[in-house]
Amino acid sequence: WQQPEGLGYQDILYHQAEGIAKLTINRPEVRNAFRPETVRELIDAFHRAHHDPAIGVIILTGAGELAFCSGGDQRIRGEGGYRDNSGAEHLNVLDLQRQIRTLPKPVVAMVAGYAIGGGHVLHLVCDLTIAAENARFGQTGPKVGSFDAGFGAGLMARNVGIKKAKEIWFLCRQYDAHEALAMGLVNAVVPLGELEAVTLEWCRQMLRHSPTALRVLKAAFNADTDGLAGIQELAGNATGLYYQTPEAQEGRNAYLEKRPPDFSRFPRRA
Ligand code: 2NE
Repeated sequence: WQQPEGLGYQDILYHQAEGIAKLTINRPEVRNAFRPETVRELIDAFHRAHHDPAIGVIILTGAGELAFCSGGDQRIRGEGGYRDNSGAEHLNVLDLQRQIRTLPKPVVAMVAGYAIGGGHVLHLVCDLTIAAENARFGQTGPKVGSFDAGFGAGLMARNVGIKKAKEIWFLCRQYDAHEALAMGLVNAVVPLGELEAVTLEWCRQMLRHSPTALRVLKAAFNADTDGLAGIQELAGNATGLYYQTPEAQEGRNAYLEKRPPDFSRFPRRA
């Protein structure tokens, strides 16, 4: 892995190699709980990986073997959100969830240890999840005075079914990696020692495939869940592809050349 210089992150690590970016939440002393600064850095890092043409797939993970992420850092939870260093309160992890879903490259959660609370929702919004044998999954909201009624509830129900999603949220139990696999929460369970190697192999396989196909498929899988915003994302791909055609370029050229457009040579395909 290479680490680009000058990023100045405090709470996360950014590595890249072979067209893959690996973003690591690096707060193992609190089981990789996030604070507003952590989320701000993740948003910056995802933006970087999104816009880097050398990157085709992104891995999100947590430092160490004990946790992927344990959700919001309860020590700095204020009255209306999580306090940053200036004292302002945020729920900016919701922005991060949307970013992971809308950025047009596959995002793979690589989970060792706990994915709990808001950390569980983070793996849920990733496109794929590879879990180590020691992974444990669950929500704690109703126990600690919180909930995620957005993707945390709705997307989970689409993954595991409504009855199971209600069980997960209402009972706040923890589930091991094999239970998570059985209910469709994760894609694969692998020995802890093979977690990164297997995740990289999945990433390499996607990198061998058509980036446009992956991009449009990702938007398609999100489209109905995300309502009009999802359709916008999917439709934006259609516009992007249309712009690459001589037909669309005729419209642009005619405008710039101050003449009427001539679309007569473009067939009305059945
Ligand atoms: C994650 C879990 C199950 C791990 O248990 P264990 O036994 O392996 O570790 P332990 O001893 O509980 O934790 C180790 C240290 O990490 C801190 C602990 O307080 C402990 O600190 P010390 O006693 O050593 O000083 N720690 C762990 N998670 C933390 C957290 N989230 N915030 C601050 N410190 C944390 C177990 O630790 C656990 O259940 N953690 C809490 C999980 C949780 O309830 N998360 C918040 C859910 S709400 C949320 O994330 C959220 C939302 O619902 C909506 C929007 C945004 C966020």
